[in-house]
Amino acid sequence: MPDDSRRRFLEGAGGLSLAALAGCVAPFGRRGSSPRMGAGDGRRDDGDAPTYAPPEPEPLPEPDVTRTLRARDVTAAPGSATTTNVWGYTDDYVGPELRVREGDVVEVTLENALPKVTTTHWHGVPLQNAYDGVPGVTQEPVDAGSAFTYRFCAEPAGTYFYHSHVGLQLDRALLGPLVVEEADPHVDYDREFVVVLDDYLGRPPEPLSEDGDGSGTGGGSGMGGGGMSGRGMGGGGGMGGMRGGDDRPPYRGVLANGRLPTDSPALAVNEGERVRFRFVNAASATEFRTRLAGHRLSVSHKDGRPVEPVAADEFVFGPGERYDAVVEMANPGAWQLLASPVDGTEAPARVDVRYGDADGAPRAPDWGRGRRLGYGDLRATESLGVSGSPDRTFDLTLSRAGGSYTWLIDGQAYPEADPLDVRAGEHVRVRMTNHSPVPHPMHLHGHFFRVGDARMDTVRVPGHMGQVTFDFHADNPGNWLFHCHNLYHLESGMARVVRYV
Ligand SMILES: [Cu+2]
Repeated sequence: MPDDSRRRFLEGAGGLSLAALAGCVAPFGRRGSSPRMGAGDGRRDDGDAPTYAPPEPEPLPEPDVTRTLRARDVTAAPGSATTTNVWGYTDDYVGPELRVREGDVVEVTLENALPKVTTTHWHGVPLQNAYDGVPGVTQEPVDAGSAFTYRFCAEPAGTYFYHSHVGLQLDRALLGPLVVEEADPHVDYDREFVVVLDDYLGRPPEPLSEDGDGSGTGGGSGMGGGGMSGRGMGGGGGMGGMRGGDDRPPYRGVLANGRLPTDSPALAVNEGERVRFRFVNAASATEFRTRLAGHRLSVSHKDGRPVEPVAADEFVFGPGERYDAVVEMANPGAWQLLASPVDGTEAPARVDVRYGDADGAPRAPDWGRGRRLGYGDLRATESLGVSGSPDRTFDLTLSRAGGSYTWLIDGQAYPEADPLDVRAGEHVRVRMTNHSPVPHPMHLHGHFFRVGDARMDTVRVPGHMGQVTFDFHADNPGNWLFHCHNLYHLESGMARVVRYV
């Protein structure tokens, strides 16, 4: 939805208790001082357009962690020879890492020093609906010069991230990692390293258009992309491997922890250490094929949810997905950890992993060998949340409309789209069939869902009639966005609201 759009809110029916959601919900009653936005508007004069209001949130105990995120204009330097004016939460292309402990009550105040409205969404966290950060669905967008305080209980533990949920703001730099540490991890490791992967536009984002080149009318506006040595910028429109530009604008590069591969971050390790990597795909439109040269991964978590450790040489993940993997550092030398765009020609995002005083150029992985992780390899170590047959099933097609750059879920483009109504307590099944040639990373807010024997909150649906089914327990009342996490698809209609009725 456009930056400045407003949607109307109904007086919420309210009343559904969230007491079962979080162990840290206060044992006292509801107060009148809720931060609920817009519910008093009460207008219902817009006919068919769906309107939403979140249930009134249960009060939480006093916060264990209090933070402020100030969204503002920043000049970030993704490379030593590259600066770019973006919107961020810090003077960097990645916002500050929020690291809390499982069960902490977290309070984050978003201060909006941008010239436009914004919100912050806590991707993957099954928090109370009123704090989910979706404009027009869970809150009114936060005006320039205003603030909004988000409150949530940090559970379950896992690797998450936060980002703006307004328009194309995610493709500026309004994002950062959120790590909720387990009280009792199911895997052993000595230390950890968070890897946030992103795509780098180097200019303000614009919606993709029907001709699909995404280059906009400004032609890039000369914002210092000089660090890329011509790599990945050659073609303008019609770039090789871009599937007609359906997916991605012409990025100038891809980033690991906010850095271009020409200025890659480094990780110094010691032989014998076990390092837990937390990989976050925070890109707007880029799938990454990820591999550490000289080492196998022991994948331990998908979207923060623990799985039986499974060995793999690489994985591919889409926007919004996360994997954790433990790596035993048993092969001294200097090695490249690479995340290569599946559908782009940019040089891979890179982290240099170097043992002790090993010198020389880090070695690149051999992409041609080994085993790629698949969803079918994942086995949850916790309850899957649902089993047996569903109470309600949605059969949904994913497709692109003819004649315009519009993406559809079951033939409808959000926001002119029907909500998917569920009832609290139901086992809900969603079957998706992708009628388009491009993959869609589909994300459901507020819930983890079951795919096979694993739980996740974002699942990649392959192109060319790819099918994925997920199941979830409707245990978190509210109105929850369900959408493609390719930002350009989301902005062009690929979303629905799952509405508790
Ligand atoms: Cu999509």
